[in-house]
Amino acid sequence: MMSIKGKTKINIDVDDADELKIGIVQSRWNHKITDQLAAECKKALMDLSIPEDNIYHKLVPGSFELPLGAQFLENAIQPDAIICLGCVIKGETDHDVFINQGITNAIMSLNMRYGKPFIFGVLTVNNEDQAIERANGSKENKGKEAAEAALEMITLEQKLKKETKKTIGFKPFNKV
Ligand code: DLZ
Repeated sequence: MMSIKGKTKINIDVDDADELKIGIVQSRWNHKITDQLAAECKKALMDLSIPEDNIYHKLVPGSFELPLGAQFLENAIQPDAIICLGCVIKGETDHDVFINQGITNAIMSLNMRYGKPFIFGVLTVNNEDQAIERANGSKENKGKEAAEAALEMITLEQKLKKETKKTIGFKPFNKV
């Protein structure tokens, strides 16, 4: 049966990519996976013309610390987007549920509080095999996807700003 999962393709034509600053906050838990997520994420950012020097990459102990690490980065550097990378693997207890719930809500709050993209690049998986498949690009490439999500959101805001500037006084905003 044909799968309906996934999303449509989009051309990310971000303006002034060489002037953008992007933050990456990476969890050290399950580091073999998060190292791969970070490497793929950085590569994708550079493929999208973000200069390496404009990528601010910081480590935190575990995924639970990702939201605060992202907030520290925001306060220190004010990047145009911050990508949170982690890997939470289900164990014998429900720790994964609590961590995942906490960081999902906290990362969403950062988006709304600062009005900029804080990207959820956290693998929430049942076992190591699922994590490997999603990090190394053999099946999915979540590090790359996180980079693309960040730039797609920056592009969206740039476009909306341009469109509203052009149409101010002539056309209602809801016609974009
Ligand atoms: C404690 C813990 C456990 C059991 N599992 C994970 C995990 O699978 N992935 C992850 O990123 N972090 C894990 N942690 C660490 C917590 O995220 C956090 O760093 C500690 O509870 C300290 O606050």
